[in-house]
Amino acid sequence: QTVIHLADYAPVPVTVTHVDLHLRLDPLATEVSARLTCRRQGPGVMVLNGEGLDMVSLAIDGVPLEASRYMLTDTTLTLHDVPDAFLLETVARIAPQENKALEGLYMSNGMYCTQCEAEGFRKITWMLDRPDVMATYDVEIEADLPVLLSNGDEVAPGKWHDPWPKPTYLFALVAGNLVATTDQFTTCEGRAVTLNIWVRPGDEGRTAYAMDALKRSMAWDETVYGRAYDLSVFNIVAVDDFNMGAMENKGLNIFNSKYVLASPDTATDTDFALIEGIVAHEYFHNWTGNRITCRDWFQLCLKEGLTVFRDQQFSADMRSAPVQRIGDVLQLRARQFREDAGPLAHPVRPESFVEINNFYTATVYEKGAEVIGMLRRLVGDAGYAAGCALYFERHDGQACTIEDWLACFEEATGRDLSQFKLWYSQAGTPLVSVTESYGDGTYRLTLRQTVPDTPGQTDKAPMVIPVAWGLLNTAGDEVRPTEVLELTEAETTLTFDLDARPVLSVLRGFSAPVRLEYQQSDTDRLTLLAHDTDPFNRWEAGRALSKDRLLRHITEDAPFDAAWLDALAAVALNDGLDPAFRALALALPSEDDLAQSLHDAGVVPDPTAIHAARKRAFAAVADRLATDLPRLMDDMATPGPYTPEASDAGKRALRAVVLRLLTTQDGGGAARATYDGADNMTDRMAAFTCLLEAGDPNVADQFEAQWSDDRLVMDKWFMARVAHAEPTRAVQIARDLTARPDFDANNPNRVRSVLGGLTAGNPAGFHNPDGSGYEFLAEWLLILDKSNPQTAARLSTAFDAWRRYDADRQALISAALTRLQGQPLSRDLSEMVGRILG
Ligand code: B3K
Ligand code: ZN
Repeated sequence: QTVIHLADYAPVPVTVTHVDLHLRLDPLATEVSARLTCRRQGPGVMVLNGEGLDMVSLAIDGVPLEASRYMLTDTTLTLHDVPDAFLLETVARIAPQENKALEGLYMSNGMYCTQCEAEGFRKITWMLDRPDVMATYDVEIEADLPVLLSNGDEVAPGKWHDPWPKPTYLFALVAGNLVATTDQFTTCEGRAVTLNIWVRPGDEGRTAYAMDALKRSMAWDETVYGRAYDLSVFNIVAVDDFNMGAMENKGLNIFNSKYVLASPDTATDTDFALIEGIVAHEYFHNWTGNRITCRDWFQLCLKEGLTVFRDQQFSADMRSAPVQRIGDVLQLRARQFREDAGPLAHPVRPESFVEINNFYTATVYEKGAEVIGMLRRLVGDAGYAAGCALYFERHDGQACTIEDWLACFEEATGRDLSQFKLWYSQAGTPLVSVTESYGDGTYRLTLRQTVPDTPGQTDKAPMVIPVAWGLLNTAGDEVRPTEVLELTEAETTLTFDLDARPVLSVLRGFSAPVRLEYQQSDTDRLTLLAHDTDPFNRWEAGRALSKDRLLRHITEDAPFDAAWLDALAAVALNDGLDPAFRALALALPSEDDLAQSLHDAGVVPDPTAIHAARKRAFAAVADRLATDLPRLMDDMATPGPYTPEASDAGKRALRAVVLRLLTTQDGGGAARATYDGADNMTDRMAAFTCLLEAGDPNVADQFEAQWSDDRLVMDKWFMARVAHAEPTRAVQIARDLTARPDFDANNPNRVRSVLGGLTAGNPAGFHNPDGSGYEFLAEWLLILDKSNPQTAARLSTAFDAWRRYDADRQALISAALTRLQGQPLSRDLSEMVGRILG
């Protein structure tokens, strides 16, 4: 295994400034002719990347190269003694039809498409396949297909010119029988832009929402960041077989069809919100990623953390900001905190890797976004705007580092960010413990921070932690509005004079990605839940109460007390609150969250017991609200045709929670009525999952009979059948599903529905004490690894929390991982298994 280190970065000796590509497409024998304009910029030999390519010819300045002047291996082409400036001409042959790794040029349902980030371009032709080599492109596509697309502007049918220098990873090509939904956008600079969303015939009716989201994204980036689009066309293509969500190729974004296609009938509110966020994310990359890119892959968070931050800002502006924030924090805690607490913990800017695809992680993306949020809080809105403006002006057209980014904020604001920079290099979720005392008119608040050890890192330095806080009195009135305390030392104490003991609201808005250790009293939490002016902390107080009750129920068999149930009921029935917020407050902490919390408290979690406890808590909430539930269902009705607007979606979200509660009481009567009467997929899915849990004997077949022809809807069916199965049956159900003819192991969405439905959707099922869940996952990892290493590696993270569990489960998991390790594995999966085992 070759390990790549950040410290070893060196620029290329010979660079490429222009790429001329001619592709003659054929499923088994595509011919790729490349003409690279090369120029020396330092001493050394030129080593190009090329993987799985058959060489047809090789020439420099029109003269075929003699064997003594180059060396060809499976992964490289080395050129000896090249002139200072020359044209390198290669012809390669590849077989896109056989490419099941979905990286490079491949075929999906009869169409050709590409995925080059991070290192897929080398599977198309020989090139300096690294982000600091930026070139302009001319591309000509030859194929007997109606639609031929590449980056930039179309200069003649099938001929594309991209004037903006870009790295290889942003190259894209699409060819197929596609139809477009077309619209127009005029930028603030007066440029007329044609917008196209290309889909397979039959899917045209499902593009409207993505198009609307695209136009709103373009307008938002102009208003909020001053960034306008820079080509005459912006193309989006929906592809069925795709390893991740979407890809920001210059002027030609390629999307997993799951994140473009939506109609009320087939997509849920969650799907609509994800489509909006992902369309925005990929569009925003045009400036944060494409115009200014990364010098090397260690700087991935430069584009990803920033772009996630921007898409979160956008969604907050389009919807309810507090609800968006709560959702983002839920995701962060579920994925990133878990990652940071286990063997896969790594800094936001990693310092080494074996396979870069393994570092497109929650830490790089979501924690990377939190770091930008903290930076903005520290330098203020005006400082943030000034720093961004300087960054865009100074670095346009360049491949940059985190140092470049931070320097812009230091210069624009005069602030020293050297300690802040530790957020990029120190892994692990900081723990902030809070203690307070009140006496003789003095309130004293002490905050202590520690950063836990993570693989390869111990004895960490204190970080800069912005802690937003405020005070209420015990009657619930705010007595000190929000201020930001900047922790820079291991321990910080504040004291002030106050007439009475206050109620502390700390880490408002989740102002830093840290874990709080704070034994706040129930009374204070109840006060915050009822009165805090900070909506995030209002929700957080309720969550802390719920979590505390669940943990005590699990460890001490404590009953669910009336005070907690009354408080939840008060939120549920408070018509002054946003229904979406009420739905979030009623949702109990997830099973995985509870497992991690038990582990943090030194208790070995039992997934079966957690599942049962959560069910009992849910039943207790339902009992408390019993008489109100039918009325709440009615109150939350959304008359009129379905719209994906946040206000209606919030009502449906609350109704879905109420339906779950009702199901614990009526065995599925209300869910059945909702299912039969649903006119949209959100309500239908909510009822479907309730009915699955209630053991309805017909609903799975009914759903299937109605939707068997719809791949995206059937993905939901596959996932729900596993995630909502009774835990002792989940593995067998998953196994049976993988044996169906419509289980396509080459389609990552379908694979994730079943395997993710088990590992993430049904933890008690996955952790069945007999080890069958572990065996099942390990078997599939091995199968998938042969065709699609990226997807296999991604799914292997389900094992990462294995050291939380009891000795028997640990032994079963480590045996499964060790067996895997004994097999020939891809670089992707072997790095992951090695890191997880530790
Ligand atoms: N930049 C791509 C992710 C590429 C993943 C490569 N394994 C999508 C995104 O973050 O927008
Ligand atoms: Zn991105």
